[in-house]
Amino acid sequence: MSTQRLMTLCALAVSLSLAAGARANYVSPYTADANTVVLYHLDETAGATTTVDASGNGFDLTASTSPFDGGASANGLSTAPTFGKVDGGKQLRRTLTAPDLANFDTTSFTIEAWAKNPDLTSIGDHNGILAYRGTTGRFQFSVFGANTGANAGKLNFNYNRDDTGAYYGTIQSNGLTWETDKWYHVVVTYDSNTAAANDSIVTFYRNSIDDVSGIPQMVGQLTGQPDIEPLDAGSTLNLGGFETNNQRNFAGYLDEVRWSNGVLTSFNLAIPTPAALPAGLMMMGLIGLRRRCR
Ligand SMILES: [Ca+2]
Ligand SMILES: [Ca+2]
Repeated sequence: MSTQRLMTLCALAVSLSLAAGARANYVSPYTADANTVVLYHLDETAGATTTVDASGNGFDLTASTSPFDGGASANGLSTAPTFGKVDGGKQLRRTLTAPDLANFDTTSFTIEAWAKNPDLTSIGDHNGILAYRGTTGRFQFSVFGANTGANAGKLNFNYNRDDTGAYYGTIQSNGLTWETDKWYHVVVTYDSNTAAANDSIVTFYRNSIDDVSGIPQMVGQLTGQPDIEPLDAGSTLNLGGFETNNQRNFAGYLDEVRWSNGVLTSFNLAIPTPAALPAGLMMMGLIGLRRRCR
């Protein structure tokens, strides 16, 4: 297919997607698709210590202390977990083997979640969302906390760089404020770009739950970033934090956490069920997933 024809089709896809976003669509929370590697609906009942991976890959996570306290989720269907700053074992974890890790495309991926009430005032420098903490390879997607001063509230993505193996901790979004008790859809995408080192692209998005525009709000994009060092087997995938001693937890609530292979540019943006609609229906600002045309 010619480049021009591909570009035309991409433009058409964008137009159709935006047109779809302008309509009221009623859809349940995320469903797994061909790009989904892990998907946590986090719909477990209060007291649960395991959360099911809805991707079909079987990467269920477990905690020693239940993070499910009965708090309501973004979509009103689930019992969203909360993790506390130093929580005594509420992080949901799983050790990943080499065959497990082969499912994760660390050259091109998207991590997204619904998040509410990150801790921006008490002690702590991170609110961990999803992370892998290996001996060599690692990544962590979080919201900066109080100890980062003016950076508190920014989305943050860190990893070990492939060229030197050194920790790289300078990727962050624009400044963000968080309204108390409001759910936000937060996203980081990573694109290693060409085979050359240090030309990766990291993009952040955040939409509040009352944003019905259907358009993902980009809140930061960094080009010329180092490539990610491959993840090493035998370490843990962590939801709700990333330190093995239970520090740097997400002190608020998380829901619908997903890793997708590929750089996504549109997302499911659920807004609360209007009072006039039957319970259980969700209005979606934008439906479907679209890999970036390139
Ligand atoms: Ca859920
Ligand atoms: Ca590259």
